[in-house]
Amino acid sequence: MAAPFSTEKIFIGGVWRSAADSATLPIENPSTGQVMGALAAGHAADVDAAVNAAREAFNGDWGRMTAVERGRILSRMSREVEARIDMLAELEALDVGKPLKQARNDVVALARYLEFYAGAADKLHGETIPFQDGYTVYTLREPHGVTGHIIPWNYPMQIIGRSVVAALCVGNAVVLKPAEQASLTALAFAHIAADCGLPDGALNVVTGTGAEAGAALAAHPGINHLSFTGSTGVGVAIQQAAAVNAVPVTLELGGKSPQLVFDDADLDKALPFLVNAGVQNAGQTCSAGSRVLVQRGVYDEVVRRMAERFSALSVGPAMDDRDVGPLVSKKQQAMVESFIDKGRADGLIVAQASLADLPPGGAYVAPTLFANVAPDHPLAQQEIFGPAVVVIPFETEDDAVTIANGTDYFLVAGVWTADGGRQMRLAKRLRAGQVFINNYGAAGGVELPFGGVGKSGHGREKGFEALYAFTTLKTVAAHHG
Ligand code: TXE
Repeated sequence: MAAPFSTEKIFIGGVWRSAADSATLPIENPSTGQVMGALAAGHAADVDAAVNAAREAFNGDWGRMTAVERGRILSRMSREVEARIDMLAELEALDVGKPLKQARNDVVALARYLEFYAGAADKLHGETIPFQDGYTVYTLREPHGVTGHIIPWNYPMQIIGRSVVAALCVGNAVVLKPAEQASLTALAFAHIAADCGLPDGALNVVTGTGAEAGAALAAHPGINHLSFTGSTGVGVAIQQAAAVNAVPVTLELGGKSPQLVFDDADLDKALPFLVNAGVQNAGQTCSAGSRVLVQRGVYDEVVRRMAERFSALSVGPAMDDRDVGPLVSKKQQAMVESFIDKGRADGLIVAQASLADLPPGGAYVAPTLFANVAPDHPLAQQEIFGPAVVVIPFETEDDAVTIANGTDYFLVAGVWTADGGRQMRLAKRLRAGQVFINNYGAAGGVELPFGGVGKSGHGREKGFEALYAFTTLKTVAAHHG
């Protein structure tokens, strides 16, 4: 494999070392099913050492560093990430199964997060508060201390950017637990941080399983804030584990995000988003636009044009850089196939891409379009997390809002309409953390606060808003007679 470092080491206090009991996990290539190497399987003892190293850094060099100095390190890291784009993109493509071009976009996004938070480091201010005579009152924004970050396998670099980098920006010391299915770019990121002068212990990376390393981090009493991105079930378990220590938690969970297409929409503009937002990263995206709601007047045309595009999607190994790669694992493949089987049994499939000539061991799933799906059908309610989109017809604006708001998830929503009044009404009426009007995703803009409502989670990352999540507010009231 192409990693220019040992994948079997974890990073604690600036030192690369084996897991305490030297245990390892296999690294599988989802494009071929072959084992590419081994990863350290960290356990509770490793997490404990990482939290202690982070605390030492927070109480030491890293904690004493000025905001300007922190920003300069992040700035250096941004340039270094850009310089190593080929290595990072290749690692991510091999590890996640993501087509190379999409992996390169993730590297660009990580560099951009580092650039954004480098600039933000010395711009987070407190405020002064007018109070009674004889007092001066002001607030200080302070880092939590040691922050824990448990991240998934679908966008490791982007999620490191929006959570780890934001936490470092304001002076927290970080313990990162990447997903066991895709840890390589987290390790590469730690190498880059060390090369760019991030003090020892400011960033610690412990690879390992969720049940061992993840659970130990979530329950660790030395953690002051936890950021989790992943499934709703594990998010709830993490919140419960953290509650024992009264630790605040940011949860970015799943989604079933709707795109609403009205009769007056610019379909030429909408069509690529209606398809790509569902199949990017093989649909393994929390904000995937996986429910397309279409008004009756354009319903047949939208289904026909989406079906043409779905049938033409090309599927292949990540390094072949086609439209869609494999899913991350056989487990995810089996889960997504069970949804497709259900849709087939209920007669809902209108288009599927071909899976001809693929490596036999890969976790490939045919991109699939379901149409005329009832809003309460399991395919329209549950997160499929594969390259599959459901299309649901609607009659009126009110119907569209009821259907759009009719799941347990509220992460993102898209609206396609030329009517300015409707755009503004829907921006208010749709329940979601982000609403996109005549676009979907705003090209991933790192400046845009992101997060969910309901079972999609709580708390916000990305943009300046993340800096509030990764700090705590102290009020100072000075009495001077
Ligand atoms: O996620 P998990 P999985 C959704 C998506 C997907 C499903 C299952 O629907 O099909 O979740 O994916 C760590 N204590 N999303 O099983 O298990 C784990 O090691 C502490 C949506 O892979 O939630 C990994 O680092 N940590 C999502 C991280 O949690 C634990 C992205 C996520 O894994 C743990 C991924 C435990 N008990 C999946 N168990 C999104 N919002 O983008 C696991 N982990």
